[in-house]
Amino acid sequence: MILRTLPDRFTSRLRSERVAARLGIWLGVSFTVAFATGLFSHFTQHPPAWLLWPSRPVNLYRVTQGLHVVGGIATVPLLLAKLWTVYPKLWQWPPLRSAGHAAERLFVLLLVAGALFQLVTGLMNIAYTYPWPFGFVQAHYWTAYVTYGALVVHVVNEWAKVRRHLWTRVEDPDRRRFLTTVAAAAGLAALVTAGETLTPLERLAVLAPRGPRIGPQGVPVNKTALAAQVTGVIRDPAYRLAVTGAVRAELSLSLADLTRLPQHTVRLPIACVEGWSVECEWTGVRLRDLVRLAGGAPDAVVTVESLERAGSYRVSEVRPPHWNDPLTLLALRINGQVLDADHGYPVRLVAPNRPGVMQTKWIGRVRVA
Ligand SMILES: Nc1nc2c(c(=O)[nH]1)N[C@H]1C(S)=C(S)[C@@H](COP(=O)(O)O)O[C@H]1N2
Ligand SMILES: [Mo]
Repeated sequence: MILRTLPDRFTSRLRSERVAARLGIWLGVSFTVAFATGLFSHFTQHPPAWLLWPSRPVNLYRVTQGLHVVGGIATVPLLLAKLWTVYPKLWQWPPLRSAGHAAERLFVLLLVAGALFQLVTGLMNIAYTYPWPFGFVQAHYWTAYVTYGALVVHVVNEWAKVRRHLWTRVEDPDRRRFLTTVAAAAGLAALVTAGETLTPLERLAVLAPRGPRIGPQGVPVNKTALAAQVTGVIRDPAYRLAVTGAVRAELSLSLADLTRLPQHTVRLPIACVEGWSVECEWTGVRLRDLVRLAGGAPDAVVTVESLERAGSYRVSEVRPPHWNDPLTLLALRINGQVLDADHGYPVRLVAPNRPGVMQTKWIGRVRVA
């Protein structure tokens, strides 16, 4: 009986079905963008065998991942406002009216828990903080299906209400001001972080976890040569780049050999999965020139292998659309200088429309299959 009277304590006039519907629509859009860009990122990194991603547009991954991360940050105030608006419903009495109502509430529970989990783990990931026992990538990936599935069910359940409020104006000036404030908070959150990927907004990126110019040679680094334990092996005068596998003639090239091959300069971004990105000028040898020189087939799958011994990103696959692209280089120089050890000296991969985790550094072998 006590519970029955609780909703009376929620006296704020700012709450209304229309306000909740409006916030719900904004969240529906932002979660759709996050889900689509998240799946794109996942299947770019783990493509099924039949999937050949195009290497163009050059900046596609940079844009989708920037949207994913900056959009996720902007979603935080939206979600908080929505939860505040609907939270008196938690004390609805009786809590379960029917089996259908129970199922509806279960999906809302999944949706709220999933949405909070995605935003919290996403934010901690871009801050490189992992205080949990599970792997971020798997957890964030699978929870996305649960959350988005629950969202679809919720939208279907609430559709009658949403439609009623979709094209109507919020008349009450206080409620309008509330919605404007929430939208402004979302916009501000985006504005002070977007500069980590949108270079013209760089100066405003005061809350971005990564300054886009902070690092050796003015470019950020995720894993340093020291952390990768390659500081010795990359300076070894006996260094040779091996091109092996399904080729007519295996190659073993010294750094001097590499610099004698035709050099090309391209402008391409490093676009990290964590949302920061910067465009750099890279100079080096086209990967396709090397594969052709060794006599690899045009539809071969190429794997570049780092001198790094362990680590999740020590190898990456370069499928035909990418290695045949003239912009794909085994880079020796960045912005006119020899690569810093932290940027992958002596040789690193750089290819268009590709996540940072697949721009392998400290390459020792190119394997053709
Ligand atoms: N061998 C190796 N290459 C790697 C990594 C790594 O851990 N090991 N990190 C990747 C990640 S996550 C990113 S974002 C880019 C960053 O390149 P940069 O350090 O030159 O900016 O390198 C990639 N190349
Ligand atoms: Mo990255």
